[in-house]
This record gives sequence, structure tokens and C-alpha cells, in this order.
Amino acid sequence: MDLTKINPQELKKLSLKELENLAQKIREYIIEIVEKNGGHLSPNLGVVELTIALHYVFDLDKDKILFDVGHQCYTHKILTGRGKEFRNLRKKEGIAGFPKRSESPYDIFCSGHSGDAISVGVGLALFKKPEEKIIVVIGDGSIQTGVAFEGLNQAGFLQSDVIVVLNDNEMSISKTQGAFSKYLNKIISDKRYLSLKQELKSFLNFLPERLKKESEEYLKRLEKGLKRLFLPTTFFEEIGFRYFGPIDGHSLKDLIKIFQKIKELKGPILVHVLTKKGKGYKKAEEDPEYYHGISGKEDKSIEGVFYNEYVGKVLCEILDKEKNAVVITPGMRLGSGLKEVSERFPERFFDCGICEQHAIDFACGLALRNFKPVVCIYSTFLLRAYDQLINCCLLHNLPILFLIDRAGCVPDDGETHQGVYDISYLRFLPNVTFFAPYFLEDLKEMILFALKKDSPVFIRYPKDWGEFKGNTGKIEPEIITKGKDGILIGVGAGTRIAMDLNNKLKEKNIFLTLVDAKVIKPLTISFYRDLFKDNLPVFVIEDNLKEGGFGEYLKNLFPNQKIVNFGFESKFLGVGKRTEIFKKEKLDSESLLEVILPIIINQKVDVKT
Ligand SMILES: Cc1ncc(C[n+]2csc(CCOP(=O)(O)OP(=O)(O)O)c2C)c(N)n1
Repeated sequence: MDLTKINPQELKKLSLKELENLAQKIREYIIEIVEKNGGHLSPNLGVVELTIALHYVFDLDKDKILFDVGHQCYTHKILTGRGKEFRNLRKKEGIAGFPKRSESPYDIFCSGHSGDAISVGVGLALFKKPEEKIIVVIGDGSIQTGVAFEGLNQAGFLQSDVIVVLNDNEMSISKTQGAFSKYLNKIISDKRYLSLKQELKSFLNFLPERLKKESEEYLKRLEKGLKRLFLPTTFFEEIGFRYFGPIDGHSLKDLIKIFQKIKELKGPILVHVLTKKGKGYKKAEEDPEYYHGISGKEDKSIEGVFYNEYVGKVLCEILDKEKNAVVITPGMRLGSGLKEVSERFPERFFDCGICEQHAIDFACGLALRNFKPVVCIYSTFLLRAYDQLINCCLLHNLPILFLIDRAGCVPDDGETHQGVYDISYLRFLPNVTFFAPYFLEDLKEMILFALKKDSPVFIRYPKDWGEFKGNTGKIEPEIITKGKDGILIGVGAGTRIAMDLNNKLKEKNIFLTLVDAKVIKPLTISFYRDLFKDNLPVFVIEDNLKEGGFGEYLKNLFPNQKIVNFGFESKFLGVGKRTEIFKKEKLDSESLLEVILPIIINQKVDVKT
């Protein structure tokens, strides 16, 4: 079977044996490409058979499959005519690592954040054609998000014609946390039903052959009755779903059988499928957390220390001394650099699961009890808890430290994971203290400062490496070099670009005053008043939207100053490495040089730029 030729129509012609061979080939292909390009390995290896079975039974020219989170869509992409392009997975202009509508009519929704698919499915199901099927594939980690429960709630209430396939591998990125995961485990391991069924079977064996035949139908009904009598109904049944499972998610035969059966049914259905994360690749099976998402072989251009790793180290030092400091993550223990924290301080480390809203409210509760909560959260996922941020944390002015990882443009994941909005959506809010360090010493100083402060503090840093400046950390804007021809201000990662640009300008005998802004809010007005006193042209570089960004803030405060801002335009940024994204958006030092050089030479800056 040629993986570059397979499509949903061809798939339906295959025998079970051929489907099994296909699964093996897809697995090998995914391993080969992900090891090279990077990507989500263990989630995808776990759903190969499940995806093949869904494609085999359902007709995707009329039925719709929604992948929750979407990171497990690789088999789906290969099966829907993208086998060849899959070689360019997560490359600039290549195949995205998440479902993408512009890529294929079979990707019906661009997902990337957990928990949304059931609700989208309920919406799709409402006015669909009677024969059309809506299928949602969701993991046991994602089904715990608040919004997923909201979707289940309405589906049960409306009796929506929607099939939810719960892919239960007992893992989120880390081991799935929370009472609901314990509950799912209980369903899986409840032996009562199985032993009852076994006993009925042995009883049947004692009957004479003729009686056996005659009583088979009766025994089936008896089994159903006994199940109802002795077994508790599942949560899903209680809210109006029909529950099927647990099903072996690696048996194509079982999967096809159950999907063929439920295809004929109407109303909300939940199929509980058991899979192994990393299936078929020993290293990933043994450490599915590490292999959840890996970087590719070509991603090794590291010149410093990664911010998240450094943060993990600093937090360990702090937790050692500050006995009331607690660390909270909504499901991102490894990504946020918290492995050591979680192992050394298990009693003060809380993985709340994929529940950003809850994580912030939980931190509020702890802060009310005089703990010092540190919420480690990705910029993109903080969006989900904006309400809790404003109405719970900021309104009560609670001393919570937010370490905002993956701020700015984010490599590899594309539109759904970008962190370029946070300066714009945080800086104008009340009670916000907000920092964007570039140098690691400053980052540490800011964390220490925040833990002493009695109000909320936000610190943003990118998914990138940072460097030590070899000096003591300071929480104030700092002049790195002085120059006579203008002023160049870097904000966070913008400082690295600014330093680069400054070197290029020096080669052309142009000397700018280079500033590492660091403090977004409260703005150090006296520093900038002094900086701007000679009315030289000012250039601000930030790793955020230009609109609502730091530069715009400066411009508002100094309306007569010549300030030119450089940041991202208001649009969705696609897949690429960070350096590629900066280049594409003309925010790399070479592109900026071309714009800035003539301005300085002509000393003409339109105040309205
Ligand atoms: C709102 C949100 N928070 C966090 C994440 C990061 N994230 C991506 S996949 C994942 C785990 C998903 O677990 P599960 O649904 O069980 O799927 P599995 O990876 O086990 O297949 C997490 C936490 C996200 N995508 N969306």
C-alpha cells in the first residue's frame, strides 16, 4: 500500500489484513517523519488503528470527524491524500501539525486548544442531514476541560446526534490528573460485569446443544437485565448518552465492529476506546510524556539556556527557601520546565490538568490563604482564563505570579498556539505589573521581586533560549550602549533582535542608544522622559502585536516623540521556526535594517508612523 496514494475511497476496498498492514506502515512513517521534523509522536502512534477504523466505517465525504486538540491528526492527514506532503510536516509552508481547513476539506475545524470539539460537534449536529454523522475524537485529558463538559451537557440535553469517541490512554501530556480520570479507570477495571458475563458463558456450556441454541437469545437479554441490575450506570449514561465500551483501541476488528453497530444508531453516543500512547515504538511507550511532543533533528541551533528550563531551576531554589510558595500548572509540567519542581516538592506542586480557568481560581483561593501561588502558563492558554484573570485575580488584587511561557511568536505549532497577544491584552488592565525580560539574571530578579509583592505580577518569555548578561539582574529599563543617532528599544525577545540590528548599524557608522525595556507596566516615565530629551528618532522592537503593544503604549504617553514601532501585524501567524516567522514578518534584523537605515539617514520620522 503506497502511503502517498491512499485516500478515503481506496481505504474502503482493503481487507482486514490489509488494514492491519496499513496501520503498521503508517506507524513507521509517522516515526520516521516526526523524528526528523519534530511533532507529536506518542499521541499519534496511539490512534493509528482508531483513525483507520473511523475512516473505514464512516464516509467522510458526508460525515465529519473533529479531532479535539487536533495534535493526533497525523493518520487522518495521511489517509486523506496528504501522505506525500506529510514529509513536510510542521515545516514553513508544509503540512500543519493540527487540522487546518485551508489544507483539506476533510479538516473541518482548525483545532489546537483542548476541549472545544464536542461543543462544535453539537452545533454541527443540530441542523445536519439525517444520514450525516458527526464524530468527535477526544482524549481522557481533554475531556476534563470545563468546555468539554459543557458540550457533553448540551449534547445530552438536546439528545444531539453526535458520536463522541473517548480515546482513553490514561495520559494527558503527563499522567492524567483528577477525579474524573480515576472514575474512567474505575469503569475500565470494574471486573464485576466481566465476571458475570463469564459465569453466564460457562453456565451456557453446561446446557445440551439444542437448549443452548434456544436459550442464547434469552441469555443475551438476561445479561442485559443483569447488567442493569448489578452495575452502576456510567456518568455518560446518566446525562443522556449511550455508552459503549471499553473497546480495545488497537484491535481494528473490534473497532470496526463497534463503529458499524453505532453507525446505525441515533442520539448522543460515547464510545470508550482504550489505547496505548506511543503504541508500537518502544521508547515512546516507555516514556509517553517525553515523546508527547519532540523537537526534530534540525532544531538544535541553541546558543543559550532555554527560559523554561531556567525558570524550573529558579523555582526550585525559591521553593527551598519560601515555604509558602506553591507552583501550579494547567497540564504542562514538562513544557513549563517543572519536572524537577514536581519531583522535589510534590506537596507544593499542583498539576490541575487542562483546566486553565480552574487553575487561576485555585491560585486565588491559595492566595487568600496567604500562600504565594506561581502559575506557570503558556501565553496562548492564558487566553482561556481571561475572565478568571480579570474578575478573580485582578479584581481582588491577589498576589499571584504568572510566568507566561511561549510568549511572542511560537515555533512549529502555527496559528492556534501563538503568544503574540499578551502585551496587548494585559497591559491596560488594572492592578497589573508586567515584565518582559531578555537576560536571564533579570528574569530571576523579577521572579524574586514578584514573590515579595502584594499584587499580581506577570512575566513573559518566549519558547527560545535566553542569555546571561554576566551582571546582576535589575528590574528597570537599562541602557546597553549609548549612541548619538537615535534610540533602539528592545522588549523581551525584541532585545536580541535590537542588539543584532545595532551591530549591523555600527558597521555602517550609525550609533544608536540601545535600551532593554524590561518593564512593560508600570512604565518608568522618568527614564523615558530623560531618554527622549534630545528628540532623536526612536525605534521599538517587540515580539507581540504592534497594535496594543509596548511601542503603542510609549507613543500614547509621548505623543510628540518620533517613535516607529515594529511588531506583528494583526493577523494569524502560521507554522515556522521563530527565526523564520520573524523573517517572514520582516522583523528580523536584516529586514529592519532596510527600513531603519533610510529613516536615520534622512532623520525623517512621521510622528504618526
Ligand atoms: C486549552 C489547552 N491547554 C493545554 C493544551 C496543551 N496540550 C496539548 S495536548 C495536551 C494533552 C491532551 O491529552 P489527551 O486529550 O488525553 O490526548 P492525548 O495526548 O493523550 O492523546 C495538552 C495538555 C492545549 N492544547 N489546550
